[in-house]
Amino acid sequence: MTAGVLSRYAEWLPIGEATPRISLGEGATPCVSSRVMAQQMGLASLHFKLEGLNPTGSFKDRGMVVAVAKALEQGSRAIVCASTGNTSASAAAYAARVGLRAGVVVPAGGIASGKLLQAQVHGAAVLSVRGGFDAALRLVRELSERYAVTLVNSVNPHRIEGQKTAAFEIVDELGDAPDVLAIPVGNAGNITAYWRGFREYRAAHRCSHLPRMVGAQAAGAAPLVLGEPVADPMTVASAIRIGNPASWQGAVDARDESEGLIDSVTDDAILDAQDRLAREEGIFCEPASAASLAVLEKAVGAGAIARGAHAVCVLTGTGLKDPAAVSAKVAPPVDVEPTADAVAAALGLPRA
Ligand code: AN7
Repeated sequence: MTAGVLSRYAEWLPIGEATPRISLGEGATPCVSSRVMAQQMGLASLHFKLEGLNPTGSFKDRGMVVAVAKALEQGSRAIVCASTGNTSASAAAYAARVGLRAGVVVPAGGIASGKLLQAQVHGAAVLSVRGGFDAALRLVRELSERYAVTLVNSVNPHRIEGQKTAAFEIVDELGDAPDVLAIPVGNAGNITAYWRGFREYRAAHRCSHLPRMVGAQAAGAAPLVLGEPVADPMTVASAIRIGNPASWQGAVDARDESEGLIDSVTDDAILDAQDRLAREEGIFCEPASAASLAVLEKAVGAGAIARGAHAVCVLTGTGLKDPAAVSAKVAPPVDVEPTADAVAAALGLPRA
């Protein structure tokens, strides 16, 4: 079978004969079971959906491939997005792949170094603006109304359509929907997309039930928890440093229709979850992604999610893009003499 979201889920997507079947090999990411955390939390099972294994290192590729294919189909020559980092990396890569121009508008000083680098190496025009992601999104929305350029933020419906395929994959791999789906929430496109994916699969009898949706925000950027926009969002999880999510209603619908919840956790809890995923599960995800685990743990601890549930935690992006977020927590390399004895002493190894 041909790789990529467009080929594998064609009949579920708004694409036709005229839509170019482009791909960078996105989707088909692993859903791996936890080694220790399911037991620690008392869950019947816990799987991590490793979206950092997509071609540009985040889930954004699933929606970007659809948005860019549709832009090509419609004769567009250029795409634009606002981004906290991963959307710009993905837009830049897919634009390069198909020969479109890409412009990305990012909050000045506000995105992880690896994400910025991706947009740059793929040849996008990178512009930074004051005022954070929310201001950048307002700007590109106006731009796309007044100029000949396709907006590829998740306000573009093709993005959500592509991203819903991750929910399909979870059901296809696990055999049914989980009881609980934990997911970070920034601009709220992805929680909207997963909820749509599960509902479409349920309607087609591909799964027997729908999961409760558990959305995760950072305490300093938690508009959906507070019930009102946050003017100056702050969190170490720069991907979800968003104060006025575009898909606000989609997130609220997912929460309420699924009898789920959206809660927030502190930056310390986020970094601790990221650290434990790396050390105890072998998974290096970015801080925003780890928020999903932190909120799931909080919800189980509070009794809002029953022990014994089958849960999936969506780890939306790789940790490699954001070294600054973890640099304070890791030890520098230890200088040793280049001898086996010196290395053995440093490692505390007993003799064979
Ligand atoms: C790793 O790249 O908004 O709730 O501009 O990069 O669908 O916004 C990224 C968001 C979670 C939140 N995890 O998803 C952007 C951007 C990671 C992310 C989210 C993002 P949405």
